[in-house]
Amino acid sequence: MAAKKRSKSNNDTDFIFVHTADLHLDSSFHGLSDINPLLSDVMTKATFAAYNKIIDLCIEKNADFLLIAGDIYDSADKSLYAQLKFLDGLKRLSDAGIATYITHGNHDPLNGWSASLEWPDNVKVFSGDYVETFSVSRNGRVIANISGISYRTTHIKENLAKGFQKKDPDSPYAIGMLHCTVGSAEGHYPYAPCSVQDLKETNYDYWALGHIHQPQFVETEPFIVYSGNPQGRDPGEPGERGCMVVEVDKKGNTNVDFVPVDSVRWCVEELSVSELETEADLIEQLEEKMDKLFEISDGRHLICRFVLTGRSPLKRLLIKDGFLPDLVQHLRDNYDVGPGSVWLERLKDETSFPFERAGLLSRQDFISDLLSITDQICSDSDCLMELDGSLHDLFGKGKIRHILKSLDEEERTRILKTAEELLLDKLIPETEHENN
Ligand SMILES: [Mn+2]
Repeated sequence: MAAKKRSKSNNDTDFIFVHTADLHLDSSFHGLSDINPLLSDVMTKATFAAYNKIIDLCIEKNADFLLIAGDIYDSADKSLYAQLKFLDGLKRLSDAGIATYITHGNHDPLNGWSASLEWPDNVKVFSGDYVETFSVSRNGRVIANISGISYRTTHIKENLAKGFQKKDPDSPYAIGMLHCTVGSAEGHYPYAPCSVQDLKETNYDYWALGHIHQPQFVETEPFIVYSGNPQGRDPGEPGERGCMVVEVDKKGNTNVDFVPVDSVRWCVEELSVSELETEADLIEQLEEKMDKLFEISDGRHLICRFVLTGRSPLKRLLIKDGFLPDLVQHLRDNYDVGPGSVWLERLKDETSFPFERAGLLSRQDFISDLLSITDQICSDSDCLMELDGSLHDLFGKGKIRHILKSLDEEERTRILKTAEELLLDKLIPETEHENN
């Protein structure tokens, strides 16, 4: 392989690496294909587009190596297509003289199926049996030691951090790679759980982590970093997504830059309707929000979800048959689907009628009795379960009962609260609304 010409961004830079994780190549996206086939197609390609941008970035930055901290693929039974695309990227890096270090995570453990593909020589995959260390050398000098371990199977519950050897004070820059859960991680399975302290005790200079999809610096001294997934896949993964570009200077100081590489970005924004009086006000506000998003789209496809909140007489319109779908259709019609576009995925109504519940509860009448009963039911899960009887006609009959999931406590409470709202709206004359 031809020697690579080095021209780092500044004279003090010793080496550069890029840290990514959770590529989830070939993730499937549900729900868009019926309403917007064009966007659905963009989404299908988005995880690959992000991966290719990372490869471009490594080449552009003249990086020394790329680290991938697990979950390259979306499932253990990874698609052949995803593996071939992944290999294409690795070959491009290899041709540019850039090495790649890979640990496997819970979505792509070593015991899953793999096609018999040949990886370039400078691609190293960490073992699943013990922590391995690879040394990166340049001109006969070791510039970094990279230690890591892969998942043998999906369900790794042991603390893998305990298997990493401590760095000696005089040894080269040390990097740890792990797909793990540091501390508590809401919404993520606690695979390979460990503490910040476990990682700090190794005296490593940089921990390249995977598993948590939200990019975050757990610590900056030393760097303990989740790069996050480079492409958000649903409204639960909003905001910018990318990878970390890490520059180490000749004194061993580390500088980390987050670089967005997502081509589709999910935005979830709240809009309070409390101060709004008419549907025209609401439309104006929503259009304004979409215009603002358009301005920051920077050539990306933005997919937004707006959540309407607050108390307002507008609630009466929002629950009218067809009102929300028509509003959504109008907001979609105004925007083209293409790079630098904003698509409204959903308009979620979490508003309520303009009643002050506390005030109503203190009244000694039928209305306060009604509210007390709702409170009583909400606080008793056995009572909440009895709601299923009343809802049987809707949820429990015919084919629908096979399709719908059984209700959970949160859903039962939501139905009850909505029923309460509708009853209050019928019971309280409109003139009284504002006074409550
Ligand atoms: Mn993942």
